[in-house]
Amino acid sequence: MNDRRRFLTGAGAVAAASVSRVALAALPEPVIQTRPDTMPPLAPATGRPYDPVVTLNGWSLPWRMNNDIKEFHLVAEPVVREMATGFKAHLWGYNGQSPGPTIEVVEGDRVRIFVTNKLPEHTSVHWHGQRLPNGMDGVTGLTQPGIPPGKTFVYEFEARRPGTFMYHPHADEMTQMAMGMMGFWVTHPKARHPLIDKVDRDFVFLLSSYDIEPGAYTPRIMTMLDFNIWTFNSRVFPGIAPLNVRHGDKVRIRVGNLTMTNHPIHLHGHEFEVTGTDGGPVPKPARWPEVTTDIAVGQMRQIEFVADEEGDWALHCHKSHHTMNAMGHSVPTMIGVDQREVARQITKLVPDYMAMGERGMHEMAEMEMPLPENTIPMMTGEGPFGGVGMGGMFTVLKVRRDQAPGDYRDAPWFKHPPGTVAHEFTGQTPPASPAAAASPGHGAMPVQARPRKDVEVRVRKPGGGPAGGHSGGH
Ligand SMILES: [Cu+2]
Repeated sequence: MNDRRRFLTGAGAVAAASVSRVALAALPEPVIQTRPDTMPPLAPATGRPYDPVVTLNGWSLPWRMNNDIKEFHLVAEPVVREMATGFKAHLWGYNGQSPGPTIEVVEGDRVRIFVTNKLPEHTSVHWHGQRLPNGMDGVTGLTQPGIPPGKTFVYEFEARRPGTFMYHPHADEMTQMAMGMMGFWVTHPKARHPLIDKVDRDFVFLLSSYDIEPGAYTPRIMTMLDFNIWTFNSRVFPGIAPLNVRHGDKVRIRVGNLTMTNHPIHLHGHEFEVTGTDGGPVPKPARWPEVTTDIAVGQMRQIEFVADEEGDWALHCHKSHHTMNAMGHSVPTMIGVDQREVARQITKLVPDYMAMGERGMHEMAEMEMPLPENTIPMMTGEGPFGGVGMGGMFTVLKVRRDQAPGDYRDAPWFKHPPGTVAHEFTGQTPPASPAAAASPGHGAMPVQARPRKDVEVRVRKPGGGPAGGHSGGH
């Protein structure tokens, strides 16, 4: 997670101010950021004012003003992305990272974006969701030739409508998206907008997925379905920064999905409304409360809520295998299977053999299993009460009374008021119900409730005599 000291020194983004006329005719110097920390919001030094967003484990790209045009410089290039401590991926991205930097502009801004291609093949940039001249739409072959390796192309358009957008190539699609080429774009409203509320915190991130074999560094790009690394901004829990907010803050979270499947994003402890999509703000009468919103492939959703419940609240994809890290797909379900005899036999041949998963997959996470050099265990996040049992698309919304306005530094774990934490029942336990112990064939029973074979269980059936043991003849 984000550490306080690194955050303080983390302002790697500086807006270029006064530049000479000669320099303005030249390509703007690209700003590169290789650190995976969440950078503080980039306050606009030039141009019209706006309330900047915070990119989870990311940053916003500085610009220079050139005769009232905002000029940005994106460099498409191979990058190394640390997805969590001990796990690095060789991806393609922009300006040192995948995803690329967030681009923030104001409705009505004239924007010029230089795109330099340092990849080994041609690329383009599509400005997902934007109104713009057709020739600026970035579809290789259809609206422009691909940007050849080593060349720089210029895109220029007016940011016509405020909202939540993203950018990505439309060139060798499967390779370039599978390798992590994507970035966030926010166009802030130029004035008070009836459907766009002012918020205290505005977080953005993209959903992306990769197929990286444990021990490998480069994603398999031909994968269509079997992705094993599920990320927020190319980070996996516990590598994903928490969302630190002040109690009572109005919070907006904007999410875009560039994976190959949908993600039901779920927030604990609060209800939210979907206030906008990449199509624009949602009319107020069309909003309804939710605690989960499904984000389909290629969609964006912005949700809003008042963070009025203190604590550490999970924010995650609700598909359970998307809150897991690298895993093989061939691990069989072993819940309820007594593997002792099998294990004893195998141990004769393979002394290090370890039986797996009899009590769920959690025990695998708890065991110190040898792992390849570059990977991350399936579920590795540590919370204040032990292993969190999740990885992948999972992070924490930390709501605190003492988080200062505008302070995004990570807070320590929540201190629960006395008597407000679920705890072990220590009163008298009633004897186990014989009926519960005698019903076979109801799938995986909890281990404790499994009938012991050496105990004869008698069940009195309505209108009949005592039935035999649980295996007795039906
Ligand atoms: Cu998911």
